[in-house]
Amino acid sequence: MYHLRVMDLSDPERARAELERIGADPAGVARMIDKAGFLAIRVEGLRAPAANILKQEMLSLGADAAVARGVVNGSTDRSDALVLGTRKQVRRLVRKLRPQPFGLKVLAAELRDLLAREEPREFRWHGGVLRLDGRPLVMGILNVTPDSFSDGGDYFDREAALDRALQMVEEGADLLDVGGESTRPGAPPVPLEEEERRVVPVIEHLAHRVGVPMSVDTYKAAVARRAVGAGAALVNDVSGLRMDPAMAGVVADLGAGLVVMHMRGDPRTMQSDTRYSDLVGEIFRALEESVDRAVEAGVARDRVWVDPGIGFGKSAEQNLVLLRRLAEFRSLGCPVLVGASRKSFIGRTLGIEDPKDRLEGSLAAAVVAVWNGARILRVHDVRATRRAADLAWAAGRVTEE
Ligand code: HH2
Repeated sequence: MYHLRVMDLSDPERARAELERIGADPAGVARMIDKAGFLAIRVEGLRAPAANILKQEMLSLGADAAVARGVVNGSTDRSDALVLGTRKQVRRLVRKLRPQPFGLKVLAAELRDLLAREEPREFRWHGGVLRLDGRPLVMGILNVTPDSFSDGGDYFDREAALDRALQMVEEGADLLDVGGESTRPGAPPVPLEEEERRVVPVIEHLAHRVGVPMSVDTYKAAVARRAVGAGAALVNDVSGLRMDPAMAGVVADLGAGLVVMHMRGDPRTMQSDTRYSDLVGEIFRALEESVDRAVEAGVARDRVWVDPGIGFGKSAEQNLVLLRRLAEFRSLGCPVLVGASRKSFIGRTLGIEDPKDRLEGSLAAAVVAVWNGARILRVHDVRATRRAADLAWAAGRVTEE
């Protein structure tokens, strides 16, 4: 009667607590933490000899790496791999790969960076600082549009927009996302001048009145420039820097923060084809490219947030998969933002037509997102999300038991 229990100790702090509870020697605790967490790391595009060596080295460490069958019988010259081992085994793998040929030196460096990668702990803007290592942040949506999918027209009037902004801050919003163009599926583009006319005065007015940073939800560099000039701290680009070639340079130039979101195509076409051969892999690679584009243009890496783009060119089931597998995006090393609030996948899953009647589904999505590592939640219902997210976060934290 040994009361056997399987534990999840992938979080190093959890592992430490359990090792200490066992009464392990303090020096042993430090050594064993790296053995308690199991990693499955996907590697893409290895040359066949590199894949072979990778497998052999992992086997020699008492671990394994899955490679394509064709690598073993010589029928393929490229393979992806799944490196399967403890953190400690992967660290030792890095040392073993460093002197090797066939591109393995580069793989060693990338694995080392992955293990060392840390998300930024804070975001500083001209008005203050936002901590990114505490409870998740709630970003309140302010749509200054006549046609947004759930609240179009509600805050189109400037006074109504200002009241709504102040109300969301009062309800616990850590930041506000101001948008002047609906990006719901099928939405028509809004001319530049009209978009500026909608968002710039609102941002200007709020900048002196709300104590929280604002982002401007736009993919147009000219709108971003004027909005940041008016007081916005971040640019939220739903195209991930793909729609306006000037955007990355403008954000760098202004020293603003940046959200890069994944969207396939544009809002008019994005739902016409939602087939992916590898949903998470494709979105991951696209976001990686967006982050690289930002950094190459001079945006500091610790000012970039990533977002898989729930509802942008994805089926209802795919949106659920993204929520479940959200933690994989943390390997990008940037805070993960999720915008699931009131979206149609919630309506489809629960059979609810009216977006304003999707609160419970939105809260459930927020909780799953927080549990899977989301740092920022973009939502319409601030007070309710604040509470749900705080509870999810508190339950996921390591606390004294
Ligand atoms: N979703 C919408 C708009 N902007 N930005 C980010 N980063 N992530 C999102 O998921 C996201 C976004 C769409 O929602 P909403 O603003 O409520 O509607 P509309 O585009 O119709 O104005």
